[in-house]
Amino acid sequence: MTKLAELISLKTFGDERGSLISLQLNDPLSFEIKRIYYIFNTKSGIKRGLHAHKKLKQILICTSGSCKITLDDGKNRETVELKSPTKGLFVGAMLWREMHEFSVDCVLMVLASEEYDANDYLRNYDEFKAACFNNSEL
Ligand code: T46
Repeated sequence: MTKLAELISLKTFGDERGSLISLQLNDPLSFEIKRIYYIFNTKSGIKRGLHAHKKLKQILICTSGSCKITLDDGKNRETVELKSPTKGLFVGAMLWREMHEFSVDCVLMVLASEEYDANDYLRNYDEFKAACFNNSEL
């Protein structure tokens, strides 16, 4: 089975005062960041996401609390739990994503390769699957 969840271990500078993580281009970021947003105050039992992106690349970091991310490439599905600010989840283009099981204290920070573009979203799962199939036929 294909591994969909690319987890990045983030180098942590720790001393008696606490911990610090630095994210910069090439160390460890593989793309330039054009936008940052974060999701918090998420209500119990809800799912977010439920879409894919045509081009956007992102890194998801749970800076507080925990949540689960399910990724789907049209054939395989994989769920990963984010529960540490020392782990980043790389999510490339053409992956259906669902975020769920947010803890009450969850803050999910997202580093994005592009500015916001509503036209980059595929919000219908059947259309997403068809687009995956067409891509693999190229
Ligand atoms: C993703 C997952 C992980 C903006 O105006 N600018 C932005 O940069 C974003 C991300 C959202 N919005 C607006 C659009 C909607 O009216 O904020 C509202 C909520 O967005 P959405 O329903 O798309 O949020 P999620 O949590 O379902 O998905 C978000 C990102 O949109 C998406 O790119 O990969 O987080």
